[in-house]
Amino acid sequence: MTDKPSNNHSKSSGVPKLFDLYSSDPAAADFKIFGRVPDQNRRGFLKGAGLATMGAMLGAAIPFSKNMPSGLVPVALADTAGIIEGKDGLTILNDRPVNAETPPHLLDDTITPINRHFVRNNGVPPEEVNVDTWTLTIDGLVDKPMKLSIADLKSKFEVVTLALVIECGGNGRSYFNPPAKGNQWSLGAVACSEWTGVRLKDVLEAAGVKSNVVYTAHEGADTHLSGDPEKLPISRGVPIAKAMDPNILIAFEQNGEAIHPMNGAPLRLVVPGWPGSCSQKWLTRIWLRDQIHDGPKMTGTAYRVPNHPVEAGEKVDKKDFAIIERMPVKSLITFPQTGLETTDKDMIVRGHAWSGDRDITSLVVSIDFGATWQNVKLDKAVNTGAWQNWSTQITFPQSGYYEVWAKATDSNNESQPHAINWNPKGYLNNTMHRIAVRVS
Ligand SMILES: Nc1nc2c(c(=O)[nH]1)N[C@H]1C(S)=C(S)[C@@H](COP(=O)(O)O)O[C@H]1N2
Ligand SMILES: [Mo]
Repeated sequence: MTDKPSNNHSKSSGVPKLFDLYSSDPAAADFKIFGRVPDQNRRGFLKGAGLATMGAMLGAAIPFSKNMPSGLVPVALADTAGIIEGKDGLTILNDRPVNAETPPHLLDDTITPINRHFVRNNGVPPEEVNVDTWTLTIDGLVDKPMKLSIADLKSKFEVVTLALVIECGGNGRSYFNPPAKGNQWSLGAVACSEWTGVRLKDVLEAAGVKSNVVYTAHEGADTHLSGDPEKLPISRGVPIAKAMDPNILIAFEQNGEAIHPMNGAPLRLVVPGWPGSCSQKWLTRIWLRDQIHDGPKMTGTAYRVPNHPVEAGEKVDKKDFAIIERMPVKSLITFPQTGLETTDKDMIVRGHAWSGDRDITSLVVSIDFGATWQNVKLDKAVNTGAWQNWSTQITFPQSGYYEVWAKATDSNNESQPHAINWNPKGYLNNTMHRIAVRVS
């Protein structure tokens, strides 16, 4: 590789050659990552695929193949296939509700492009949204309940633009053992787009927060999978002190454009550094309450972890769960892509690091399975709430198989663990990211 270190994480030149991490048979490898769709054109491809190809992808012959209607896509392959308009390169985990993550090498940019921002839906997004008639209600324990249009938000409050990290609380769940139920995110339920909007704090202050307010409650216009109009798919909130964080936005633009429909157009909350579920999409209401909000996905074990250390697989009493607040220290290697095959012993490695609402103070990488570490160049965040870029040059001593590991430390001196901190629902996995490189 001859790539120069780049602070702005500009697109890398040339297409890296990837070795197959799983087997020498590409179709079989595709099956090994069953439930992940490396290629968005797969549905189309499958429609035209012959039996031998489908058999290879399924990892087995199809005994009753003579009964299969022509053009039938085996459900084992079709369930995860699909295309989300305006997104590309994402791995689709589910299509009802839609959930899609971004492979780490497609998160190389400092500001995540709209087409690369992951999608996490709990219900069905609103079909049609009208920017001109959309309203946001602020009510509950406020002096002046308000109903604001997007034009009102823009004219009555200061408009700010911030790069902000949104990470799903369940990012990394697929690595839990014993496994945890839920979307099997690997590493890519995280993004840092630039959001333009008004500060939640300014809007709440204009409404007048009563002294007995404890928590916010957020509501959106998406509908429950059951179709029941009375039920919200998700409604979470944050403690009122957190709601006053000046980096929390009520956003109407993503990267200077209209928000992508799957990312909450035309209006959403962005609560950087806290579980993505706090960042209500298709935002219609913020209700101030005198108790911890108890909306859907606020109670039970949703977005909660045991309040004491537990063994992997241990049964935990429901009363011992605490609401997740900040997301932990974490980093990604976004260049090169795992599986890189190279003849060059010198290589640039780079990525991002973030830690809830704290700064990253150092990042180290290892090419010898953690025996030795080297410090890397770490940039400041473009603003509070954004991730930080890091990059370094590494030199492999000889040809062979290597893993590059990255480990970040934050301003509270917390580092990423080597092994998973297991919890029953598979939240907060911040183990080090490892990539494979073969030098020949
Ligand atoms: N209205 C609404 N808001 C929502 C959700 C949802 O299903 N409905 N999902 C939440 C979750 S769990 C996450 S991780 C983030 C994901 O934001 P994104 O889809 O824009 O990446 O949105 C949050 N806001
Ligand atoms: Mo999430």
